[in-house]
Amino acid sequence: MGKKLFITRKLPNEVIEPLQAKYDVEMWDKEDVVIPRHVLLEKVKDAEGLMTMLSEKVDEELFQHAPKLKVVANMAVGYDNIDIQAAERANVIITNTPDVLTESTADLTFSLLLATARRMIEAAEYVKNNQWKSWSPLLLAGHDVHRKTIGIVGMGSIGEVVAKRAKGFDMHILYYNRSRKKRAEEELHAQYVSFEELVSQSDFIVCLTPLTTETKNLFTKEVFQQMKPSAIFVNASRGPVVNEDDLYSALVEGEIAGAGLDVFSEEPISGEHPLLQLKQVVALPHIGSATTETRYKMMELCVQNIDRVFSDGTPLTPVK
Ligand code: 8YV
Repeated sequence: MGKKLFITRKLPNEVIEPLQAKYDVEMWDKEDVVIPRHVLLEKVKDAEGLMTMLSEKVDEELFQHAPKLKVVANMAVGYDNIDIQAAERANVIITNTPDVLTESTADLTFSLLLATARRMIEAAEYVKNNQWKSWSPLLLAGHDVHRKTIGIVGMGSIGEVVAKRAKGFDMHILYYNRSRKKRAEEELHAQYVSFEELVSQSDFIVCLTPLTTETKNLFTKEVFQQMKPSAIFVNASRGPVVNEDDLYSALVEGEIAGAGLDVFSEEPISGEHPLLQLKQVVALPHIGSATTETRYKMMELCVQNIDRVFSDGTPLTPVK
């Protein structure tokens, strides 16, 4: 019997079959239900490798249930679902999937900005619902994106590609990040500013920061109040970076003009959520990296990481 590998999602056959030739593979195959915690804890009991998604909490408790575990391959660049210190204590290698998803996630982020500014979802529903009967000058009029100011919070690799997309729209680029980004400054003329300056001067505030103790609840009532009333807020990083009640109030009170959201505090978000009832909100089900090409690359990278941990202990993309 080979090493046991547990996978928390149903993967396509062409990914699973080669794995089955090398490992004793078990996977949670109910596509519309997230694996219940008690089942996950039971399944990892004799697993040496684990492939997870963001919805699985990988923490001290899980490591205690998995004494044989050597590697957790998280199919995401973010790993806020994983307690890294607990992994170190348990001597478990954690890997993520950076780089392969950068461009697709940047494309989606910029598309979300455009869709929100140009009211594309509302307009598409208008046609499909047979409401298009006439024309008037301000019918479904949105806001221009070209030559406006974009403020990127979190200038990591995805932020830099969003800035590149913005450059193509002749936008003025501001950014806020823990460290300065020379290349973005030199090649894209991105301007490093304080968080307060970015928030008050941008027409589009785009959040791409990882979720950490510092960024949790970064966007609160006070921050939304500093934005322009015409500002559009876009979040493609993590839901808990935003206080959603405060975002809702800012939208309803007209303190900001709109929001494009790919991520939420609770995922999946309920369709009944107040934010989803607002027409100035464009909401997506966390599809930043969801292209067929990119998702295959992410799966392949997880497999390569697991293989390398077991062959010579050198994963391609370990976390830290
Ligand atoms: C995830 C993401 O891959 O990479 C990340 O951090 O948020 C997404 O690309 C997706 O949600 C599956 O875990």
